[in-house]
Amino acid sequence: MFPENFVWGVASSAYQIEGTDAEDARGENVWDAFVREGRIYGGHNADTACDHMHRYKEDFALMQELGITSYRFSLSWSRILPDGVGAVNGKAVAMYRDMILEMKKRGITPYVTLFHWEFPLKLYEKGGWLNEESVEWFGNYARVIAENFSDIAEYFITLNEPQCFIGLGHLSGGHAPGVKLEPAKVFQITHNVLKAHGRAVQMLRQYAKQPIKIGYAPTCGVAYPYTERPEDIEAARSVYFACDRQPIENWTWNVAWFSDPVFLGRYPEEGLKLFAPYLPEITKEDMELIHQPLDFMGQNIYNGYWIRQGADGKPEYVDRPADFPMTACGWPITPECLYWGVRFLYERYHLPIYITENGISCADTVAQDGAVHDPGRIEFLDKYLSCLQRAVEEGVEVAGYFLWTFLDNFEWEKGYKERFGLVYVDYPTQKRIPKDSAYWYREVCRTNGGNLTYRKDFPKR
Ligand code: GBH
Repeated sequence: MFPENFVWGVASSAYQIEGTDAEDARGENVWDAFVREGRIYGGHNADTACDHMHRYKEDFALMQELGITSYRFSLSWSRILPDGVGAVNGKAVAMYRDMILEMKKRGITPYVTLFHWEFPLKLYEKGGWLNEESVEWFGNYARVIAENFSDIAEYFITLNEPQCFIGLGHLSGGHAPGVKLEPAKVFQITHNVLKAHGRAVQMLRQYAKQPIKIGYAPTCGVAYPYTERPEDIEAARSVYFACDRQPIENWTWNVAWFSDPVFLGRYPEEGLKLFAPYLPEITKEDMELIHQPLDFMGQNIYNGYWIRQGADGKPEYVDRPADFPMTACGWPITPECLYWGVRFLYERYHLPIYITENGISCADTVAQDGAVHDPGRIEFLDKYLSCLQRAVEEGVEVAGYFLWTFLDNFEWEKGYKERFGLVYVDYPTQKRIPKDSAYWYREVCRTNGGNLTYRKDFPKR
């Protein structure tokens, strides 16, 4: 059973759904430039996306109809501060305030993410996250958020998936700003980003108009044990928090480097040794700044990989069979990651945890009967949530679950190719069609997980 106050929600991000118009006075961000460079699948762009900026009233009405009572969404930094710093765009503040009031009117609790990848272009031109001033730029933005929204919102999340916007954005280059920097620069960026997180927490608390709750939403694939033998569990745990799992060109897929400083106030010892040639100066004051008290931990979890103890006593990867289940975008379907992920994280960081994102892309189509039948999504969610329930029943403090995502939307470099929504969006008409999974999820919310085909005897190898 899930605790009575368990939070069931959906998650989204500003750039992926809002769209823009000629009058909105927003500033550009690095994704606008990336789109212009033609680096999106099919030449797609986010100019309209789900047109949520003009349709949020209807969207929240639909959300209410679908029984969803919590909503994690993000604010666009350069919509609010067109230059990243300086003048505030009053239209943006008015729009977001109206959005928040509108969702609250519909019984939906807002969870506000400050940064979901849209770095202001003006500040990127001044060096972006590589410039140490980014710590204060982000802190200043957090102050503006606190001043303008903390009277009507109580939950705030600083950063979404630093692993992605740093690693994909600045190391492998597949996401905006789309550059491939040398590892030392990427470590400098990471250190600045972590300090920016800390500075934002300070500013949010200092300028908040009521007591607020603050968290952080990193990500990473989950190492989970191939069997439940203690030695495999130990092997998986050690790999999950290891720093040597990936080659240096891919080092940001790392849990401990991004979470130990935030929750424990130190970088992992192993990483300090391994990454020594690339590291910037790291001071005691930096670590104190990064290590601000938080109210909850968030983690975006989509999938994991098997680990077991090898014959030599060391952890080893276990290959998946060729017919292993995959999502439409080719991600493995690994429900157990939700159990092991929250369990390992809770053991290490001891904070209540929200799954801030989890979901699946499917090849959804509108059927002859006009509906969207997505049994694959229901099956995915049913299995994943059953594993989450197991963690809850074993005492892991899971506070809530945000399904990615409400509406099909602009899936970053994949454009509109992937559909992750509970609600189908017909882009040419902007018509919304709740998929079968939306009605199924409504029952999950209504019965607090009572309709899950939960099994106590999880398949154990
Ligand atoms: C989320 O990112 C985004 O927050 C969201 O905006 C997006 O729409 C959604 O996914 C769907 O794509 O450690 O090597 O196993 C999740 C993307 C999760 C992909 C972590 C890479 C780890 C790779 N990432 N995953 S690894």
